[in-house]
Amino acid sequence: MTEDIISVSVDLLNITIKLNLNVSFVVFQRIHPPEFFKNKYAVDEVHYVHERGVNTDSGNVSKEASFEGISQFNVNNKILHPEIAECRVIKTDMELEVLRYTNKISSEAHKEVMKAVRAGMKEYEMESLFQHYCYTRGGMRHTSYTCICGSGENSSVLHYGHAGAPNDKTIEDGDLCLFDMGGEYYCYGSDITCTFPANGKFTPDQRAIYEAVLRSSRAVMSAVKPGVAWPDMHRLADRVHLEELTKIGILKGNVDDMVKVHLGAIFMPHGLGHLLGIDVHDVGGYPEGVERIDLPGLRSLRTARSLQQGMVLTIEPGIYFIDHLLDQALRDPAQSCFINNDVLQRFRGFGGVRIEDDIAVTANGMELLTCVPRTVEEIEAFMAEGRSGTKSFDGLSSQRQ
Ligand SMILES: [Mn+2]
Repeated sequence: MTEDIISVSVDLLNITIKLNLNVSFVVFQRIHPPEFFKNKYAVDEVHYVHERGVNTDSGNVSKEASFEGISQFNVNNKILHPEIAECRVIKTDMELEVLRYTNKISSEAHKEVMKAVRAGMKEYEMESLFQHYCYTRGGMRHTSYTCICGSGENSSVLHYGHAGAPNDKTIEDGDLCLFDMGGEYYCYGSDITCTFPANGKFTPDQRAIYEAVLRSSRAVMSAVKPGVAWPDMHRLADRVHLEELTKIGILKGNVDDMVKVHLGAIFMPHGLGHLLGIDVHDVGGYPEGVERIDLPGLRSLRTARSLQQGMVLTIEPGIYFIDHLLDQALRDPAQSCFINNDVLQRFRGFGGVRIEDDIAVTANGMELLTCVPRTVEEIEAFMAEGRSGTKSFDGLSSQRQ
């Protein structure tokens, strides 16, 4: 919901909106009558909270069902939660429409950033531009998470951009930019990462690592369909990374043996992707009977489920050069034997590459919701266009053309 003053409750028969109406809202804000919200959200009932007595808008209490004679029934307070979570895992057609929209606008916003970025700018200027585009063009007031705008070595910091590291580095010529940003609409999120060179042209090393990640991303996309186990997709991406890092010369030896010692998790320490919806890391990843796999990399997966039609997930493989993990691998003889340290040295301080797309699982494959330049050629051509003097997004004036 876009309204800050309402909460929604659902029971098995109807959907109720509770309006948190107090004096400050009456004085300082325009309050629509309940009928307005009833029509807008097509719900069964709308009440001001004071009519119900208990304020659940703060999320403090979820009121239990109560009616005369309830004591004659066997009440189970544990069944509904997983049922609701499951409703959120499998998207309806209408939910998919909203997620297509959040992806469309957020993809456009990423492209504006790619056109606008220049060495000498601050990372937060790109965050601001993204948000400005999403809000001005898409009515998306919020992002689904704090923007991650890492440049240079910051691109290997997985959750960069938080209050302690607020996207405040100056972007430099030669930096890779890893921008992970998604707009949100009516609570439905998007989660998109684009990695590209700040100056619009990949170096040979940047290109090699980028194309390794793109290869794993596309391998996973080709394999995704109902029935496929998500941890197997993570393993597939890991294997492609190891093969590609071997071709580049950073690794040497037999890839099967590398898999046995979990070498992939040194370069991709996070999970391949997660369910997406009302939360950016959406609920329902580990229902009863689905166990977390306690192995490097795999244990970071936010779901270990098998795919079903209607699920929406991110596919976000990455390769990062994180000193702490590289040093850890070099100290471990079981892993260091696969590493060409001479070649690896060249990649210290490189940062990282992540390519993150949002997809919906269909009856026999997947639908790609994200639409941004992805190949090296597409990115370089698109960024060159953005530098050739074509007018870039400037907000209100361009909207009226
Ligand atoms: Mn993500």
